[in-house]
Amino acid sequence: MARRSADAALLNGKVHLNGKSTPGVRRSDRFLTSLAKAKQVTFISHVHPDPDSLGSMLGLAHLVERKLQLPTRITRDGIVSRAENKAMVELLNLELLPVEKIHWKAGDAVVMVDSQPNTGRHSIGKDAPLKAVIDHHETGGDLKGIPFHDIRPHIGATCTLVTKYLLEQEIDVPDRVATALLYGIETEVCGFPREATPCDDGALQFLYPLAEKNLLAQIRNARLPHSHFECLLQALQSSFIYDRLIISWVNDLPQPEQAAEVVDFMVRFEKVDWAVCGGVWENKLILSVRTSLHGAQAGEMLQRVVGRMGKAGGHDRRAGGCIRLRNDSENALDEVQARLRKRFLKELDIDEQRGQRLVPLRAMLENLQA
Ligand SMILES: [Mn+2]
Repeated sequence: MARRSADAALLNGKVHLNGKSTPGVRRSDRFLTSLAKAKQVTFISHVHPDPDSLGSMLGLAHLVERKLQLPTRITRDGIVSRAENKAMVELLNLELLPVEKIHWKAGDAVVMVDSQPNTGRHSIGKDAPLKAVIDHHETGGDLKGIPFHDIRPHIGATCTLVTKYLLEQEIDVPDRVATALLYGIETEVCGFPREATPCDDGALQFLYPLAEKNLLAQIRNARLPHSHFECLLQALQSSFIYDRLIISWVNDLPQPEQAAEVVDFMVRFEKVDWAVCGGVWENKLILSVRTSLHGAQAGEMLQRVVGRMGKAGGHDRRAGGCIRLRNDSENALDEVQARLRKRFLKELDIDEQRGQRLVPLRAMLENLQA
């Protein structure tokens, strides 16, 4: 009944599809209405899609197939490289269409999840027929002219919003979809620092009985490549401590997401509140930041540090960024690293100082001789 009156209100033009909340009309209804005229729906997300992106695309594709009976496509922008994420794609049989292979046709509608347009996190062209954006990042994008958007930065995961849509629409959630959504939320909120709301916890509780626990265990404990350990060793040996900040440089990042793996590990160090990793991958310096401090606005902090040198964004306690290196000379890299170091210290109110090595050189040499 409520659904019918909501539709009636939309048809009568009493409701604006501009993302503002309208009493009596649920967001999931407005989301579906924004796609009602489509012939096919394609889901896109940010570069190097993470579990929150993958789970959100899969969950919404299920919703659209069931409620609108439309064909759907889920995609990947760039590569999926983290071992757990690759395991998720393989074990849940996610068929990801590379975005560079897409040519838009009449009747195509695009839904962006876990990101916002023009944030520098996509390689998709401006011609994509974007109809809806669902995201939880604090980094604002350009939402002008997009019929439906649901941006809730206080929520831990985009998968939580998607789970709410599925609940509102009262459709069954297959175990594969539940597993993807659960893992998407878990990777966003169950780590440290934790950024979860009661809404995220509610979604986790709903999904847990439905998820395939064996698959989840295999994803969580995905086998790691040799390069993972080489990278961690490089990071440990290049880490410098500046008061409550630790910076690790990895000059040969095996894959772009490993910078995040380094800081997830380093932020647990009891002597620091901030962990930064900068790693070189394909003529780019990939930056990842974590802080154990609540209310630190890490995303905005990293945006100020990176400034016009590149792109950055994120959440309260986690952030990422990317700087294109002008050339691959050591000098160019040294220069960028020195500038960043200076800016991080300034931004965090730490006096200019020589850093202290996490592992003293003498200890490294002794280890080699042992
Ligand atoms: Mn997310």
